[in-house]
Amino acid sequence: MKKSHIIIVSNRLPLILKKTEDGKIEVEKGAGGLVTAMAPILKNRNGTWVGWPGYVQESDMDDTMLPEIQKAVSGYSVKPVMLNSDELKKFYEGFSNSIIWPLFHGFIGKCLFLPEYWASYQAVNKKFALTVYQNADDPDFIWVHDYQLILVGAQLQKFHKRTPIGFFLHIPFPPIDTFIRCPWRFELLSAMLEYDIIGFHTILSKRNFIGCIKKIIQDAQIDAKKAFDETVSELRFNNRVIRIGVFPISIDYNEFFLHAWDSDVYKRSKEIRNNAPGTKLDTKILLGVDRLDYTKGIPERLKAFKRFLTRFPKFHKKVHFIQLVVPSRREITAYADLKLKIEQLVGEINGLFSTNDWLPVQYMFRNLERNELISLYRACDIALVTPLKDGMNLIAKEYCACNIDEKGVLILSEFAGAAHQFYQDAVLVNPYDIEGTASAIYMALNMPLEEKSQRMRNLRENVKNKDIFWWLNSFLNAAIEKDLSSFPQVDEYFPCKPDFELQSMVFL
Ligand code: ADQ
Repeated sequence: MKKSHIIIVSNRLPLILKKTEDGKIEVEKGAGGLVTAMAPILKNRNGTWVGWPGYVQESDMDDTMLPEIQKAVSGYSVKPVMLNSDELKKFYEGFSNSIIWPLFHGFIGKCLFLPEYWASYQAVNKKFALTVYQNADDPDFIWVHDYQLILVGAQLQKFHKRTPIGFFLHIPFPPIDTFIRCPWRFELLSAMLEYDIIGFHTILSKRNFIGCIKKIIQDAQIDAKKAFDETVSELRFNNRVIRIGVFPISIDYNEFFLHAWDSDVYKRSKEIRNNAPGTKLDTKILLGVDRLDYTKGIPERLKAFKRFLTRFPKFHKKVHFIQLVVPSRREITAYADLKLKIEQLVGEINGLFSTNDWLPVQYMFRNLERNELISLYRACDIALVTPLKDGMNLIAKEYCACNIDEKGVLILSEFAGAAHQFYQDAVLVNPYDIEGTASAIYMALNMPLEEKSQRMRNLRENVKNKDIFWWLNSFLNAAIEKDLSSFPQVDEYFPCKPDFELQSMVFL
């Protein structure tokens, strides 16, 4: 494979275009997990990124905008795919975020299975595939990302594109009893089998995927028992071999680590500690950072903090919880409702417990500059990363990379992909268990310094050794490697270990 040219295809280009009132185009750097993860790769590889620039346009894009978009990035080229407002509503807010997102995270009740969403999803995926086709030479490796673009590979095959095509799913893959409820389950799964390699964050997602294939796609051949534990497995279908692997995504450890040493970050983190209302020398700061999303477990976390304050009054005025929520998908009702729910809970806790000189919860709803985010990571004593379900969760990794004094504690949900890597050193919680999470906060606050340092050292070592470049190389090696046995077995976490009976049930 030519190292020098990769085509990355994702829903979003790594930038956001905005039209100002006087009609000028402003380009902003994009936010979100995928963009954060891919940015270092683009710095190192001469690639092409195909994606939507984040700007709605009713007609096809005119050429005059292209230089503006291209100017925003250097070292690689961008090929925008424009979306109109109907596509944004049906493909993005509709099929992607009101069907696949809730379904794959196990929130079936939030799915809106509308046929017009499916039609738009197909049409937009075709549009992406066409842009890729027009810009890909045969030796390129095409790497399609995430749930919005599952059908792109199949479309490219229809154009007789012979280039190897990979797919990485950034969200969890659900078990069969969840996936089976999707009216387009067969179409989605068949389309995934058109890729040459498919990557997941965790072995659990890989097993779920294989379980669905075994049940729904009758002709696919795989040794399911062997695949149960393998990092990368091979599946045979229609005279093709498809590789399925586990590649836990990560961050650019060095970038965060070095940034955390910055003197401005140090000053700012001191300021954050000193300015927290009612802050004393021994005040402990707890931090939550999340995109506005019902999968992130923000209301449950606030309820756990409320429970903690109720059960342990001796910590009143000694803790300060900063919850940062990054605006996201507010056009969708479930998200707008969630914002109200969070604000109501914050008000409730502060109404119940605050005093003239103490505010238990500080809530921020906005995007922050990277410096400010890293200062927050440095300032806090405990990070609360408690999603109800999460593909990986990069906040957990960023927090560890920035915890350079190694005195912080990571409280982590069992249901975040990151738990598969961190289960030995993070304090694991079931986010639905409000009482248990309140106890975990208490435990973290009382943890001896030596134990905190040991755990944090291990966590940081883990993130450092398996950073974003390790992730990238693992995926690309799995795409080209002949001998798959060289891949070491991946970490896995189960609240209770599956026994053999369960294995055979899953892969019947
Ligand atoms: P997300 O659901 O977006 O990603 P996450 O992994 O937590 O979730 O990444 C969020 C990213 O946004 C982090 O890199 C963080 O630095 C950045 N960010 C957070 N707050 C910010 C703020 N206020 N301002 C600017 N940036 C901010 C999806 C999946 C995850 C998976 C990732 C990557 O849902 O499970 O880990 O993709 O695969």
